[in-house]
Amino acid sequence: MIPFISLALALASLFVVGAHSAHFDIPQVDEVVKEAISEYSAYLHYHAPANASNSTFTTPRFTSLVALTDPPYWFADQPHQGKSAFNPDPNYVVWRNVKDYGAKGDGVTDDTAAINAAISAGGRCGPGTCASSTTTPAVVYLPAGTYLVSQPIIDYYYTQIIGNPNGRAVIKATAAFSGAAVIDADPYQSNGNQAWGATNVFYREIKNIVVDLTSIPASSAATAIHWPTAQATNLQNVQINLSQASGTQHVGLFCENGSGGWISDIVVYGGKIAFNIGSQQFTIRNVQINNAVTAINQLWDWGFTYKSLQIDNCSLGLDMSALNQTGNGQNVGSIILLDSSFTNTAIAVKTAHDTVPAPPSAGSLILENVALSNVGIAVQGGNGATILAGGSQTISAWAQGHAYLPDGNRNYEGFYGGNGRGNLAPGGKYLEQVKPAYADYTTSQVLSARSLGAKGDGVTDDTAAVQKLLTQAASAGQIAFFDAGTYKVTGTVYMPPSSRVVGESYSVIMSAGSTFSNVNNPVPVVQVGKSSDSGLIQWQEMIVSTQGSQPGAVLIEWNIAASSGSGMWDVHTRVGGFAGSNLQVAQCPTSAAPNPNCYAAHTSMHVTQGASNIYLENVWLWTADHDIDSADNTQISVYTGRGLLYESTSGPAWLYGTAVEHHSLYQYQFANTGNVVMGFIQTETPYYQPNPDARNSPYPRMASWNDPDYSTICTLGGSCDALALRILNSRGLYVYGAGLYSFFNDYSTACLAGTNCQSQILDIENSSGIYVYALSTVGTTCMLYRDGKCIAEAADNVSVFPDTIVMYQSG
Ligand SMILES: *[C@@H]1O[C@H](CO)[C@@H](O)[C@H](O)[C@H]1NC(C)=O
Ligand SMILES: *[C@@H]1O[C@H](CO)[C@@H](O)[C@H](O)[C@H]1NC(C)=O
Ligand SMILES: *[C@@H]1O[C@H](CO)[C@@H](O)[C@H](O)[C@H]1NC(C)=O
Ligand SMILES: *[C@@H]1O[C@H](CO)[C@@H](O)[C@H](O)[C@H]1NC(C)=O
Ligand SMILES: *[C@@H]1O[C@H](CO)[C@@H](O)[C@H](O)[C@H]1NC(C)=O
Ligand SMILES: *[C@@H]1O[C@H](CO)[C@@H](O)[C@H](O)[C@H]1NC(C)=O
Ligand SMILES: *[C@@H]1O[C@H](CO)[C@@H](O)[C@H](O)[C@H]1NC(C)=O
Ligand SMILES: CC(=O)N[C@H]1CO[C@H](CO)[C@@H](O)[C@@H]1O
Repeated sequence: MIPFISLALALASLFVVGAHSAHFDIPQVDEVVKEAISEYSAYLHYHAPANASNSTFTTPRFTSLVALTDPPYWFADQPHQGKSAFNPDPNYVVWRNVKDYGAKGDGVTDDTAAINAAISAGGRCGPGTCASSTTTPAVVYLPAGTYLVSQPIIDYYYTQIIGNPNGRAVIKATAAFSGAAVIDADPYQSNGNQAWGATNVFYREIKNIVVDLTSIPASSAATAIHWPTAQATNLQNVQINLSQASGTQHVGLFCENGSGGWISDIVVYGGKIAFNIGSQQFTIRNVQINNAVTAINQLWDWGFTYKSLQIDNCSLGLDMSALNQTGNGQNVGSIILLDSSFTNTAIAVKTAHDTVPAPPSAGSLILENVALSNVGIAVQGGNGATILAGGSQTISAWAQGHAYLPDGNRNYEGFYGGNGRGNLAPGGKYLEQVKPAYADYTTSQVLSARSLGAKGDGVTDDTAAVQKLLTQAASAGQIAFFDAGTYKVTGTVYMPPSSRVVGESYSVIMSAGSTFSNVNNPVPVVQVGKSSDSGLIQWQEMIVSTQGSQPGAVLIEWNIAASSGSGMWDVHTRVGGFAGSNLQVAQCPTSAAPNPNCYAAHTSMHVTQGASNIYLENVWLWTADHDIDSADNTQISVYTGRGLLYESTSGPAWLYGTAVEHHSLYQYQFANTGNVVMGFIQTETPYYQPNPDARNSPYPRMASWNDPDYSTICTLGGSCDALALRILNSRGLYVYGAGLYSFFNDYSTACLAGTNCQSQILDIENSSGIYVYALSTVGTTCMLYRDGKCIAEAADNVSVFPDTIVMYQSG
């Protein structure tokens, strides 16, 4: 999250509430449904497993012919035993099948009310009723079918809206649809505010869904998804169909602000704008946009990394030329386009960097491995000038902005030397792994934690049951499924090779007890393989946490030499700030002196020397700065030692869309390593620092852990706060987009005015072959520090809100 910083954007006019004619044509049964019926007729007599009848709902799960067409999907077909451990209502229901709430999905019935009922039932954290909550999670499942909606589907806090990967639900707006967006993740309230502060919208997902606006007249400014969100959110495997008629006013995704975030595996057809998007930072991977007028309209940002963006048949690919209200400054800080393509598109990228070169570092741009096919202009300047020619060719590597190179620093515009990508990019593109859906698995290939006897109630010691689940599932080739809940463990749980581990609504493994109490004797909570292990590890949609004082807890220790296909998707750590953690406002109020009861973890994640093939996608390692379950996001002081310590000697590693926040010694540290690609990486320094500062961290320096020695590092004067990124004795690190932020000095943002909340934030020691693209920093006087010297001063590289350099190459 970030503190409230008003960006004073005139956004209201961008988000026109749809006003449609009153006429309403009753649509015929949709082609998709017909097709689904014939395609899946084999399943007409398919029934849910007997255990599913244990559902809390009395309504039968299958209520109509169309419902019978939902193809098998283990996630939906298994018994639903998810719970919210710290919700006071023992009968609170996590799993909701929209059909149990009356939705038909028949392409004829208006399902708006039924879907909204499925989302809102159970006293959840709704718009205008609460600031945020972890105790009312929900999984809202839409079986295959076409769901007509005439008004917005209002997404609630901590919700996963999930369709069937074997037959994605189509949410189809009626011709007379009226409202801000077909799915609204943060609806505007009558007071003009968003329902939830966009930078605090955590733990959200929409996946396996098609949103279809093609019945809405092309002339209506209709929007498919309104998505101002923050960390631990994702859109995945979503298709958006907009009008392709000439003059179309449709918009696919509208995101006016927030702090995220992850978007992947998206296809959009048509529209005036496919993505109308602005936020601090985002990582966006594998997005295809076809037949839009403007594919991406970048409203503003500090830094966005687009990987495998495929734009086809649009007039304009990416418009990053937005100006601020007075028209004399740019709104977009920086953009990276990696391994992307533009086809049959007049202008690939439009910038204002040349004509409105203010602030001086705004509009920083990296194009690396971007294929053009029948493109008019690759990069067009503000006055229409061609800055980089189009055609049919591949742009190897091109940059615009302030560059710091071995031969000096300068305002750069042009091609740059490519990096040796090596085994990070088999086939030329940096490797990508789609989050496994296990779409062809049956329920017999799933082992449930609760069925095996784990309680997941946040109280019972589940160590043995969790271990049994992980061991048994791996040896049987089954999915180890953590039904929604909080699984308390008092010792290490070990994830063996061949693990496929899946959570539900971000199931939590929470450590407690004396095993993890020794600050000088760190012990892993979840051990991903042992140091001699090799094999497959796939882990998704979970959280690892601690309860109370746990200064010896290493939440995730990754040791395994992983085989191809391995990875960690949407797995997060959360230290403090939630119900049940005993690290909330009551226990850990912001205080003048650190409270040992709030020393909550030694390290969030440790990748050890023997680990290899480490693939992370959308991973947020968070020490809470505020209490999500307080009435108004009240700040707290919770202390952890280290963020991500990465020590794999060989790699390769891919860290896409990772963030590490509020650890007292550092956020990221790479020691004695290399062969890592990452982007976008985002950090925040603890808000309490420099009280105490990094030299006086409650976590004593451990030389064997390569902890920084701040007594020698802090030579610049100013606050000696935790480094965001420390690179030690390493070579071959490629950072595509970094946002390293320091917003506070002892809970005061006054230091932002002088850009001196701390004096250094990125430290490179005894290393070479380090490449950092689109580096943005906030609140630090020196942006990049190497072997005792400041290389890039913030004052020389002022951008929209942060300070930015487009490129650093260490030589
Ligand atoms: C389903 O309910 C029956 C009867 O109440 C019970 O014996 C059984 O254990 C339940 N199964 C599950 C998976 O909860
Ligand atoms: C996000 O934008 C809305 C609309 O302009 C504004 O009310 C809100 O304060 C903004 N939030 C943040 C965190 O900037
Ligand atoms: C969405 O549009 C694509 C391309 O026009 C089409 O192939 C697909 O069938 C459409 N899907 C729906 C649900 O209309
Ligand atoms: C290109 O986009 C336009 C506008 O959406 C559409 O009418 C046309 O059919 C598209 N061409 C192809 C080949 O898809
Ligand atoms: C627009 O940007 C320019 C250049 O940074 C700045 O001087 C001006 O104050 C900005 N205007 C607004 C309304 O923020
Ligand atoms: C139903 O649940 C029981 C106990 O939880 C389990 O042993 C059995 O395999 C389950 N049956 C099916 C069809 O999933
Ligand atoms: C510098 O790095 C190299 C290679 O990583 C290492 O061998 C050497 O010991 C390091 N020197 C110091 C002083 O740490
Ligand atoms: C490397 C580089 O381009 N540095 C520039 C930083 O910004 C100042 C003023 O804004 C310029 O004078 C420098 O040339």
